[in-house]
Amino acid sequence: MAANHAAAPMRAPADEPIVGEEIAVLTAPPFVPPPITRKHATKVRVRMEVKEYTAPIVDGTEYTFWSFGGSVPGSFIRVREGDMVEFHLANHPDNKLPHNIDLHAVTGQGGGASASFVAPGQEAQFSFRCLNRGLYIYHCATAPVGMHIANGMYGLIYVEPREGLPKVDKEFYICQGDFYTEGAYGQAGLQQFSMEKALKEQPDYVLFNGKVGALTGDKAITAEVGQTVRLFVGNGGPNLVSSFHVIGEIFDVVMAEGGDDITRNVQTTLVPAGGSAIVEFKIDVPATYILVDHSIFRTFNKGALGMLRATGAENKQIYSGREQEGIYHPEGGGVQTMPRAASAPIPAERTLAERMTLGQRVYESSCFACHQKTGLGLPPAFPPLAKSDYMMADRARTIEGVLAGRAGKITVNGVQYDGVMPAQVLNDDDVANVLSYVMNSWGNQAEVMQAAEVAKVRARLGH
Ligand code: HEC
Ligand SMILES: [Cu+2]
Repeated sequence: MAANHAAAPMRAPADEPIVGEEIAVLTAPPFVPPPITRKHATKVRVRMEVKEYTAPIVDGTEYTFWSFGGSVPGSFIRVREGDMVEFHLANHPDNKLPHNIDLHAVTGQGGGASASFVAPGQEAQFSFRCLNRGLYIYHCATAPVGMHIANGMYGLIYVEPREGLPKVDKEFYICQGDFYTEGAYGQAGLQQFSMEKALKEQPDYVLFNGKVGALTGDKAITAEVGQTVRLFVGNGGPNLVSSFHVIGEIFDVVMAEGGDDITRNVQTTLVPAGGSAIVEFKIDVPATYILVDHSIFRTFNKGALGMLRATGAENKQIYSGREQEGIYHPEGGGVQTMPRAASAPIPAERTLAERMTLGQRVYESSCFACHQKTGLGLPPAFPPLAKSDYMMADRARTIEGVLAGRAGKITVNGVQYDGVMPAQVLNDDDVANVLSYVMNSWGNQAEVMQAAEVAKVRARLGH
């Protein structure tokens, strides 16, 4: 028999009485809901909505994020050890894809994922008991899981200990994530997700709170000399492990991996993908403290840079020295991001082979969640593209379906489908690429499609 761990009970008793109920306060990053002062467990109703939206990933470059609650990372949830959470996950009717949620704070099947799979316009519900205190990641676990996470589907839930945490003056919510785009860092325009780079674990962006500059300039978090600061830090991944560090500070306390163990006097703490840490420090002198992933190219070249601006009286007993602009000051030119790659001009004509290669990438970011990698679809919801008589019969109709979406009854290879395919936000070149690909894969054969053929249909639709 193994020896028991230390004396104090580290888990809520599952039979602690649940008294009353309340609605969870959710906050968008970098904010954290107020500490829980309740002395009993209660039923907490969490209402969260999945929203897909397009927003700048860096100024001038757009990306289509998928989110819990309309922000990346998703809304912060704060509950108490012993609470019974009744979780409601809604999928906004304008969304294109089904989603679900796996909370690492859950003891139970899939962390809730299997109970919360929900189509656009629908809502799912499940309940769980918060047995273990700590700071937990939640994320979407809908296939392809990596892609849902890479698009921003993660956030933090804090299960506060029954006895609470020591009081601090400021609390903030910071979550790292890595992003993979077709174009290089900073390439202008709407960028598509790159499955290829995600598989190679070569992100173009590594970000705190979902955007280059989400925590810099006038969006920096702030504190004053003499205050204590607590950061709830998460890492959604999907791939990278973060070496979280604050330039100019030392963590007085780290609750490593978001658990019970306290480590003191730490310079850099590891935050695993799908993991967390709580760090605390006191502000002794005024400065602009820089939050980084100390895998440092990610900071100065891929965006993983935030700022904590602390104001107040200097203390020469602790620090004195000259201040030179441009050293670690983003505004002063201290941050060198890579020169922006110019967007290559798009050629009007491409060979079939070229369009097949490019089209496969579009397929693997825009279509395969529904039509599947094999092109066989997922009957009865998603029709096959492999050997589809419907698709091959009318090229203009097929283009129209991709540009404008389609709904209503159709018959594919003798089987009736009655679903909704959302309009795909793709330029003419990418539509030509993806349709050249699908019409020449899995036993299909057709002439290469050029962008002009797509443009003609688009003009007719008036898109
Ligand atoms: C959110 C799921 C979804 C996504 C993403 C999606 N489709 Fe569809 N697609 C459907 C559904 C559902 C239908 C059937 C619509 C109906 O019943 O009218 C369909 C129908 C089609 C059809 C005609 C039917 C057939 O099987 O030949 C084609 C062609 C097609 N999709 C191609 C694509 C391409 C290309 C992409 C990516 C650029 C794509 N779809 C993305 C769900 C999707
Ligand atoms: Cu999802």
